[in-house]
Amino acid sequence: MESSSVFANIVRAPEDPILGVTVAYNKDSSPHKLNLGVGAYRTEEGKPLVLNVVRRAEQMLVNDSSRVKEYLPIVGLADFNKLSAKLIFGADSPAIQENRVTTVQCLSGTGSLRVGAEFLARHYHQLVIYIPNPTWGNHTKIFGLAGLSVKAYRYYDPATRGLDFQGLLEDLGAAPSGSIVLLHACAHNPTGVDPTIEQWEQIRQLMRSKGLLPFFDSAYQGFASGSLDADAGSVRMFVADGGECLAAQSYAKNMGLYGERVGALSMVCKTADVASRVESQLKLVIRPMYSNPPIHGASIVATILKDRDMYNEWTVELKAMADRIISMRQKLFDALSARGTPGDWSHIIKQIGMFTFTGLNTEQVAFMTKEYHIYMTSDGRISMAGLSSRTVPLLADAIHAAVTRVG
Ligand code: PLA
Repeated sequence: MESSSVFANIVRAPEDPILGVTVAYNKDSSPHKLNLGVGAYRTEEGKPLVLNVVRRAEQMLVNDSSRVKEYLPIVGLADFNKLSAKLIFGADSPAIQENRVTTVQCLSGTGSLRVGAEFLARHYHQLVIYIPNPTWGNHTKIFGLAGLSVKAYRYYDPATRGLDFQGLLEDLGAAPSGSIVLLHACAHNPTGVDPTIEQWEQIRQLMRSKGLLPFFDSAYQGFASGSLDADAGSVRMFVADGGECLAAQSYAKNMGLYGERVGALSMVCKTADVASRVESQLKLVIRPMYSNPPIHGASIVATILKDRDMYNEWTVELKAMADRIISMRQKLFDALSARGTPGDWSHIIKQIGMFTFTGLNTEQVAFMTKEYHIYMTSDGRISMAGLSSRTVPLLADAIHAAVTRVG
């Protein structure tokens, strides 16, 4: 009898706004169904992609009989941590040379954000974090559940489909001194709108003058422009001024290691001594949470990053993914132009990264799912990485119908 269960009062929770789209997609039996919800790269054939260089690294790991399955240290694989810091901050970063950076291996981008959030909630004096409006939906929950008070700063202007730069400066300018500010390093999710270099510089000056603490979320390094260095430009600008910051890195997208859960949290500090004390406390955050991170994915990343040949092969494969996404933007834009779909769709080619923030409303999205079996998040975000030349016409038909038939 259900009423005898000690859990009888449990209320059913809603599905996750992003991962729940895949749950609904999996239940659909239509042969034409298309999942543009979660940001996961697909080939022109619509298949998930394991990079060649990743396969090669895995073979090397498997063939190396000296490798064992012992626990990693609490902070993870040392090589992986060093190489990850170099990747985001640059090989010649003074902060790294001066040992002012501590990097800990975490469970992909999400786990890195959460470990950083838990550390800040325990040790930082200002428990307020500002996140952009809108932002990746999980940010609110990650920081809120860690015990920080979550506030929003203006970011996107639906009228211009661009950055609300004035609003952003006003809101950060009015934030209490010392507040933490979450910044998307590049390829802002869900809007695909990034500040220009000049705007980043102004944001940096404002934040430093007010003592705001930058927390970068870098989930798409290399995916925005195809260049790992260019996509780390914002982060490097903040590190170059000698100030402190946090950075969460994910290898889910840029190395296609989604399910391996590989990422890193770096904290750039003023001195080597502070960095080493920070690291000692990060260990106290991690140990009771999951003890230490998994070894396989981090070994793949370290193998690739430390070998010049493999690193180069990776950058070529990464660029190919970024280019395919960019070409899908053009194809979708052309297909809507050809159909004479009402409205200005130039934002599709202007936006950056994995997603297009279409401007379609919840009703239009629901219509496209019901009538065309196209799955996307209800805020009108589509994953361009899930599109192919074959499916662009289908999507364009669906958008055209939604815009002309649903208000
Ligand atoms: N930060 C941002 C801005 C993200 O978009 C994502 C993933 C992450 C962090 C975390 O990724 P990771 O933990 O897998 O490294 N966003 C995806 C997937 C791609 C998701 O929602 O989990 C998305 O579809 O928005």
